[in-house]
Amino acid sequence: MAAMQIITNLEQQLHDPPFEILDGQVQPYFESPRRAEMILAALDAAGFPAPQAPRRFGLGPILGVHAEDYVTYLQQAHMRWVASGRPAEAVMPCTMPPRGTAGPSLSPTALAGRYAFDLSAPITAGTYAAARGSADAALSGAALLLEGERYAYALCRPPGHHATRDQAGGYCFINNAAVAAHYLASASETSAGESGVWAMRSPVVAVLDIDFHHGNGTQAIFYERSDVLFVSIHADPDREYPYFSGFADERGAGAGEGYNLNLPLPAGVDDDGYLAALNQALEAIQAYAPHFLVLSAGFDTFDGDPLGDFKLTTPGYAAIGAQIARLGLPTLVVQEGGYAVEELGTNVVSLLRGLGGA
Ligand code: SP5
Ligand code: ZN
Repeated sequence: MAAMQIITNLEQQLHDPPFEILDGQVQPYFESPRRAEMILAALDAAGFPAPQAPRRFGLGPILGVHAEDYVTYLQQAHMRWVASGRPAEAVMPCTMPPRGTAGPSLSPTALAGRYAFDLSAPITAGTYAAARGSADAALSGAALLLEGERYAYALCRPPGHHATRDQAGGYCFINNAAVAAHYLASASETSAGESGVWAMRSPVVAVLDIDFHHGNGTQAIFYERSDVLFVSIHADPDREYPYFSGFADERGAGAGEGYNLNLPLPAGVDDDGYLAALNQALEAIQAYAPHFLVLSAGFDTFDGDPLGDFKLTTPGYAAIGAQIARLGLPTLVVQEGGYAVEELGTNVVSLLRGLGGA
């Protein structure tokens, strides 16, 4: 069995926002540091190798998928917010730009609204360091695949798949999976270019998103590209977050037309129903024939998750992993959501064991 390389960043524990606003109510922040503690404890108890600290990649690979002004904002937002006399707990918007407006205001409150699309991505003192470390963890996993490893698991906090090119939302700031997928695609294209084998962009990376919520950020980042296929299985946006994308008729645009596949599912889906959709997703990936797979792994599909309405079980994640492993691809697993904290670690272990990287 191939060894599973595990990477995590410890500064993520500093990212601990006090609250979010969901469905008209102030709620304790679901995406808590305890999630990672539970995962690390379960991996250790299951005998997985000790986690590695990430390598440091600098801003280069992040700017491959994010706007520079947005990343600069993330870096400075908390400091400027506090310097202006606003409360230190968290940067949060109270006004988003009305459709068709932007305006040049540099007020900290204006910036907070411009660079976020919901009220679930508060920026605290430790958020930027955590988000950078989280992206470095995903990039380290990608580098290990380029060096010939079959499997890597990046325990990323904060998660990433909702973050777009220039907006935070849904607990996400830097899109870890997208940064890693772009890095894999660029590295492969560079080496292919040097050897003169491929004159054009060829299939390189597939991103499979199995979080309960549609990966709107990842979809948007790769929507017009054919060198990264995006496939997502998620709750139908007609009833669930992120509401404005994830519909089946979103198939990509321009050069990316046909390279985006959404499989929205109804409430109450169980292991069998989910595995049927997964089979469809894997057929599309197999037809694309990528060199690498990036798996955006959320566990909010679990029965009893406070944010989800699917009914997946712990053994279900092993079955999902086993089915994905049949692709035979070098695979980077990137941690996304999952808020049934008590069972989160066990569910991660189940998926990783199913993949075969025990
Ligand atoms: C990474 C990730 O999983 N982010 C998820 C963000 C979801 N935020 C909005 C949740 C909407 C709350 N509605 C709960 C309905 C209860 N079934
Ligand atoms: Zn989610």
